[in-house]
Amino acid sequence: MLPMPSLSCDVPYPWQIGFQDGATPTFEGIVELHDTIFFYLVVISFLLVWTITPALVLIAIAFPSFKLLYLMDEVISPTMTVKVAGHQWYWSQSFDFITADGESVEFDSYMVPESDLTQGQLRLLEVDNRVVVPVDTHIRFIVTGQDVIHDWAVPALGLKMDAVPGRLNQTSIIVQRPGVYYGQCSEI
Ligand SMILES: [Cu+2]
Repeated sequence: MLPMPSLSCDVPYPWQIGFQDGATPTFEGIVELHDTIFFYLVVISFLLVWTITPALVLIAIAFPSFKLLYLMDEVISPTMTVKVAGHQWYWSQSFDFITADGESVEFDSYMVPESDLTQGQLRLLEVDNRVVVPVDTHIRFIVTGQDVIHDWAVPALGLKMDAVPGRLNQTSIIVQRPGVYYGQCSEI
């Protein structure tokens, strides 16, 4: 135990953080100035953390986001190309090859009306002509609109491309498993 300082004997004590009590107007002024400055210091430090932490979080989100974005933009020497055009109210497709009979492959896909649906067919999703493409093949889609802006979208394939009149947008896919994938125009 340290000896207790006697009354009116101001000395520092172990682990002291604050000031000693002032006994003159000068020291009282120093303490008051310190407290004022410290108040603003705390406010500014808090605001800095408040600002810098979200900024760091945004940067952390931006990196994987841009990586994926640029990866999706890449079109690796496609094996086949399908030109897709949006219409009110159907899609038309044309493939970049001709059949053995020398015919080009072009067709329209209309939604099957609700009254014509058969058991097991999906309402608002089933079409009369499906686009059939091979698996494990780099496929390029060239997308455009013929009247208004449409949007060629198939969620399970990660496909969503604006179909703008007078403009050709390109996107590519490689389908890893066989299946029937549905999509709808994603332009309101
Ligand atoms: Cu549309």
